[in-house]
Amino acid sequence: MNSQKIERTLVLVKPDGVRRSLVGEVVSRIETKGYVVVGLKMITPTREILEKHYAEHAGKPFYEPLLEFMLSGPIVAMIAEGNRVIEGFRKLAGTTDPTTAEPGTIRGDLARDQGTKVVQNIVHGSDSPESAAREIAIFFPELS
Ligand code: DAT
Ligand code: MG
Repeated sequence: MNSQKIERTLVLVKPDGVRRSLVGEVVSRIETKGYVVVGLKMITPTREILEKHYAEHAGKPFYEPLLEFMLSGPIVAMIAEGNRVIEGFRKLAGTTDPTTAEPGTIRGDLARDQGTKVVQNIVHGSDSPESAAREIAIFFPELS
C-alpha cells in the first residue's frame, strides 16, 4: 500500500458538469484529496476524438446517446497525478450510476438520473494504467 506508484489519469468534466459550473468543485475535490493537476484545458471535442476515447463502448445501446451528450457542449480535460491516482480518482468519482453512487463522491453528491438514454454523471476517469496512457494521448497529444 505504501509502495511508490506515481501515476497519471485522465479526468474529464463532461458537458453537464461544465453547464452547471462544477469545474471548480471537481478540481477542488481532486486537489483537496492531495492529487496534483498537471494539465488542464477546456475544449469542444470532435466526434472523431470521442469515438477514439469511447471505442470500447461502440455498438452498445447507450453509445450514440453518449457521443451526442459528450458533443452537447464544452468539456474540461485534466491530467491528475499522484500515487495510485487512477484508483483514487475512480473512488472520488463514485460508481457510474449517480442514483446509487455513494454520497460523498462526485457523482453521488452532484448528479442524479435525468431520465435520459445515457447516464449523465459529471466526470470521466481512466480505469487502468493502459486506459490512462491511451486517453491522455487522445486529449493531450502535445505531451507525447
Ligand atoms: P464509467 O464512466 O463509470 O467508467 P463506463 O465506461 O462503463 O462508465 O461508461 C461510460 C459512460 O457511459 C458512463 O459514464 C455513463 C454511460 N453509461 C454507461 N453504462 C450505461 C448504461 N447502461 N446506460 C446508460 N448510460 C450508460
Ligand atoms: Mg469508463
